[in-house]
Amino acid sequence: MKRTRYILLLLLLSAANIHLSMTAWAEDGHSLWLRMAAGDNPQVTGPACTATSELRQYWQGGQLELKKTRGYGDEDYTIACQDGKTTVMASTDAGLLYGAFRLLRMQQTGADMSRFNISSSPAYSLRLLNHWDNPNGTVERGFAGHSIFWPSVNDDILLLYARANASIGINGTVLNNVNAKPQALATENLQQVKHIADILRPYHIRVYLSVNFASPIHVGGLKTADPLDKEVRAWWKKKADEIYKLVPDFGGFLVKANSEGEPGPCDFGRSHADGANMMADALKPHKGIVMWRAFVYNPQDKDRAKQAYNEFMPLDGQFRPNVILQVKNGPVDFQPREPYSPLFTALQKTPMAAELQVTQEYLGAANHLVFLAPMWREFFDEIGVRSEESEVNKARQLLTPNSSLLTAVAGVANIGNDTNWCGHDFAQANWYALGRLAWDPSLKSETIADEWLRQTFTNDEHFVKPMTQLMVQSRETCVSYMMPLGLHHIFAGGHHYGPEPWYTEPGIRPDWTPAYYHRADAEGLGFDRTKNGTDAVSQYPAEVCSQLNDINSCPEKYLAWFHHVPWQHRMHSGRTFWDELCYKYAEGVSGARQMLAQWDAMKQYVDEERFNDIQRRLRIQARDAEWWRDACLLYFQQFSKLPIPQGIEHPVHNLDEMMQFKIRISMYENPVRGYTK
Ligand code: GCV
Repeated sequence: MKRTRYILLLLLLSAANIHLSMTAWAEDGHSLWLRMAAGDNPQVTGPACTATSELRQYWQGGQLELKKTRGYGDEDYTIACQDGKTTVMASTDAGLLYGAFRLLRMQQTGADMSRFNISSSPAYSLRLLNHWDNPNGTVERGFAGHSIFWPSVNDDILLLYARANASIGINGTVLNNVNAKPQALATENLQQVKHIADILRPYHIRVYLSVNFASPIHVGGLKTADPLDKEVRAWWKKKADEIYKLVPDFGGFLVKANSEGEPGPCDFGRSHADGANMMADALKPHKGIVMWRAFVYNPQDKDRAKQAYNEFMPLDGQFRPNVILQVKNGPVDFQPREPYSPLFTALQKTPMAAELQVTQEYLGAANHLVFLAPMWREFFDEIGVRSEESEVNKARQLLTPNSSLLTAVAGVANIGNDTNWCGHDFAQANWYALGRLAWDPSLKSETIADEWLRQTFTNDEHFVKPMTQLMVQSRETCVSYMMPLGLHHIFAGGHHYGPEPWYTEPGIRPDWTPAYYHRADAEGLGFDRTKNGTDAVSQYPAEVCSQLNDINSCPEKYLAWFHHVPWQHRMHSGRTFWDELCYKYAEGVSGARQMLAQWDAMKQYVDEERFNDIQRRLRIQARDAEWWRDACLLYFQQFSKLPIPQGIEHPVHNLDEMMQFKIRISMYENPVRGYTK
């Protein structure tokens, strides 16, 4: 008896050992959320297509049949399990593919697979990534190494890229930077586009190119790029024919025109509609589309936030049916928090794509853990897209009869050739969330975080529960330590990483300086966009406009966006605006520290390599949060002349010291903070 107990004890101990050593397995993040064990499952039957081969390799369950039948939309599917047999049904290979990945997701996340019947179809027909990749391999606003597309490609990497995207429903990718070099359309370049398209096609991903409006001059040798010029029009048609010969399912063009120095139709006295329609005509015979960006602003106008609306509203109804206007979620530029761009509720006849930024240009690059699903949920809620968790939504739904014009979602990718693709392991979650929300914008942030964590790390509830909470809270934490209460664009000059609310240079455009946005003075802080100010509020539907226009009904998260808020303004908390600002920054700093502490407690559930790297980045984030707090509060205090309230942690730096900090940043590295010499 004693001997049996002894053996039992030994067995238990060795089981515990196995568990302990399991936590030290090597992982480098390269497999993303696709960490399934490969096999060869003969119980999977179906037509010869990618879905069948994926399931044959990764399905761990019993009998499974893929069936193609009529009656489904192009990308829709049903998956069901009854009496031990699982079936995937769809009308197309694409539908089967999405059904297959849904099953694999269920398998990986430990869902109950004994009995279910699920149907799904995407909310938006175009779900794209936009890569800001340059021909020399650099990535604009990229923090995860070099381009995976240029100057050369690795086919294995592309295959995994294709699988990852298909698994989350992405069906298109723009291969190059919107600041497009004309050479994107050169014949040699198109050969590489064909090569990439051939690899992505089995995963139902179409390729698109960003094009330079002046290409007819630079590539075609013409004297002009005037969209009404016959030769120019013929050049674009011929170029389109050449592309489609190589890539018959080519998606179309993305265009940044007359914005930040890029050429465009206005250079020739023509409108954005003239430019977009010319390209649309060239692509139409091939069923291609033009995604024309609405990101325009010029230094003469009084309010940058109004300009896209001012320029594009008069053109509503003038675009060809195969033109989509691609609008950034907010009216300025991917700030940690912006109200939605008023174009989304104003345009009545023009199909739109929502451009969301996955790469964390303004959100701590690949140093900060910021889960962006809550930010994008906020956007969808505010434009009235249905969601289960929305509060705002109920009020807004009635205001947006035109939300059906939103036909596409485009995410500016955070992908590079780093081993783990995105620099920060948690930045992978933003790529994942983009795809999931583009398929189903009613998904809760919690749901997305939960399923990503399970697939990427472990199904252990002790890990999944607290980390889901941490992820969902992380965006609000970031807003609090960077730009709370509607503050925006107070970044340092030359990069978008750290704070420099004081930054300016002789001769610089005012709209490239923080003071243009924060307008701090003895009276208060913030940009007056009310009817008494620039009247940007009037670009919103009447009910929203009156809510925003009144300082007492404007949501406090947007206060300094729409109002020049007096320092003594009374907030809902009962505090003055100044005190509230101090509290928000303090909350941001403690939130960042809590994330680090929470992660430290997760050590036993995570492999060593990823644990250490994430911990290192969370430490940087916690220190950066202090830096943001100290720089902003000490700087704004010069205007408010008010004390930082007792009971919260006070700055640990002084302003002069803050003004010495400079960031070293390059295209390939993450920002590093240091003192100037
Ligand atoms: C691709 C911001 C970014 C630029 C970017 C631009 C755009 O200004 O800082 O890097 O250029 O937006 O979206 O076109």
